This record gives sequence, structure tokens and C-alpha cells, in this order.
Amino acid sequence: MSFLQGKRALIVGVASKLSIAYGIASAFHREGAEIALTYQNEKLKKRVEEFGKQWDAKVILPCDVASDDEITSMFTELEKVWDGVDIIVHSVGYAPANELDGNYVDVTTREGFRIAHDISSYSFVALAKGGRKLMRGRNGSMLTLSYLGAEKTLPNYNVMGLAKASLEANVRYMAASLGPEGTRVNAVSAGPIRTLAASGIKSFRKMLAENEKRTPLRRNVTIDEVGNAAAFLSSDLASGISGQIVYVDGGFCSTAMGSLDSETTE
Ligand code: NAD
Ligand code: 0WE
Repeated sequence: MSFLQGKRALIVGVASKLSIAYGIASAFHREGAEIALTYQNEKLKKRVEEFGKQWDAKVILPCDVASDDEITSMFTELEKVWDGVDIIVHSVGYAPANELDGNYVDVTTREGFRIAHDISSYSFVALAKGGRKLMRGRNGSMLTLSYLGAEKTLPNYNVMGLAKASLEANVRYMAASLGPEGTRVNAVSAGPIRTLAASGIKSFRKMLAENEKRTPLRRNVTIDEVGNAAAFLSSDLASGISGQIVYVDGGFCSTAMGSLDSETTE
């Protein structure tokens, strides 16, 4: 198929083999895209460079999205290697751990709220600003990762739910802003997956087990399934799709009650 042949993709958010961005990079590479990667800090540098080899990554650069300077330098360095970028993937989310454990009104703080929104939502438009010149007029695509907690409450997701709601509005405003220059903007809202970002969460195992039972497909989704949807949305096959939130959740968000079965199947 190779439906990303000739495309240059910048992927932000690879931290481990479990990362959703890892599944996305694998699918992009399989479909023929050229890959550039960033890493959040020196601690992740070696690991991301190692991953980069298997996808023949052309460029691997540092980028803490909390810093405008780092975003600017990252695009300055990228421009030395690539004269244009077709795809930017933003697979980044963060709130301080204490915000994600306990009663929402009790545990939410001004500073935690600020950080969650800065890292998880503002950084997406910050990447759009930084990459705009490189993407303009190329039928480009920007993609981010959201979660159902943007629309419905879940125990402990707390301020991340607000940050994802902001991120989803960001998708729509960015789509309106960048559409006239040919750039599409979408999100994949993924079902729960065990990644580093999920490993710190109390009773995540229980959530995965419950999710499996209530989901139409009766199983959790994988990073490869998210990667395949991301590859489609970032490709010319999706040339008419912008401003959308696409669910890769096994159908979970389409049901009000899931199943009444006591067993996981039938
Ligand atoms: P992950 O821990 O593998 O990825 C999170 C990434 O965010 C890491 O690569 C980390 O380095 C990066 N990051 C955090 N702060 C950063 C900063 N200041 N600067 C640069 N990078 C920073 O976990 P993941 O589950 O793959 O998360 C990726 C995205 O998917 C997140 O937006 C998350 O909210 C979303 N998501 C996750 C799930 C899930 O269940 N795992 C479900 C739906 C959506
Ligand atoms: O978006 C996410 C993960 C978000 C996340 C996770 C962490 C853990 C470590 C953001 N910041 C941090 N900060 C840390 O210090 N998901 C969709 C996965 C997730 O996280 C949850 C979930 C689900 C699902 C938290 C509570 C309840 C459900």
C-alpha cells in the first residue's frame, strides 16, 4: 500500500516501546513515510535514538514542549535537514501526579491546572506555530491524541479531562486557522492502553479489565490499531477530513451501558 510514500513526518511523544507514538511511528514507517523524532529530555535521548534506527529516522532532536525556545530551536534544526514537513504528530500529555488521584474538587490546584493545560493542550498549537512555515501549502496534517475523559467524567482523570476538552477545541480552532493553507488538523481519541503515562495510575488494571467487558469488541485496543488510524488520518486518503475527533476505542463511546453479561464473552 505505502500510502505515506514521500511524506515527511515529525513525531513528538515517543518515550518507550509501549508509547502510542511508537505504534504511530511503526505504522508511518511501514507505509513509507520519512520520520523525524523528538525526545523530552536527556534521560530519553539514548532510547529514542535507538528506536530511531529501526525507522531510519533522519533527524532526532530534543524538545521539551513546555519551552518556546526548545520548540523554536527544534524547528530551526529540522529545517536544516528538511525543506518542508507534511505531518506533525503530537502525542504528549501531562498533569502532576497528585492531580490524578482523588476527588476532583479536593485535589485540583491552580498550578496543576496550569501545567496540565500548558503541556497537554497549548503545546499542540505551539507546534503548529513553530511548524507553520514548513507545512504551508503541502496538504499537511496535524494529529493529536485525546481521551474520552474530555467529554465524560471518569474517576481520577480529573484536570486531564479539562485539558483534553481544551485540546479537542484546539483541534477545531487549528483546523479553521490552518485549513486555508492546506493543513488538516484532527485527533484520535484512543481507548485506555497500558503505557508509561498509564502506569502511574492507581487501579488502571481494573479500568482495563472493566473496559474490555463493556466494549462492543470485548477487548482493549492496541498502539498498532491507533497507529493505523493515525497513518490513515495523516495521509492523502483522509484529504477531506479536518477538525475531527476519531474514536479508536473498540466502540466503547457508542454505548450507554455496554454489556449486561457477567462473562467477558457472549
Ligand atoms: P507515554 O508516556 O508513552 O507518552 C507520553 C509522552 O509525553 C512521552 O513521550 C513524554 O516524554 C511526553 N511528554 C510529557 N511531557 C512532555 C514535555 N514537557 N515535553 C515533551 N514531551 C513531553 O504515554 P501515551 O499513553 O503514549 O501518551 C501519549 C498521548 O496519548 C497522550 O496525549 C495521552 O493523553 C494520550 N492517550 C493515552 C491513552 C492511554 O490510555 N494510554 C488513551 C488515550 C489518549
Ligand atoms: O491521558 C492519559 C494519561 C495522562 C497522564 C498520566 C500521568 C501519569 C504520571 C497525565 N499525566 C500523568 N502524570 C504522571 O505523573 N490517559 C488517557 C491514560 C489514563 O490516565 C488516567 C486514566 C487513563 C485512561 C488517569 C486516571 C483515570 C484514567
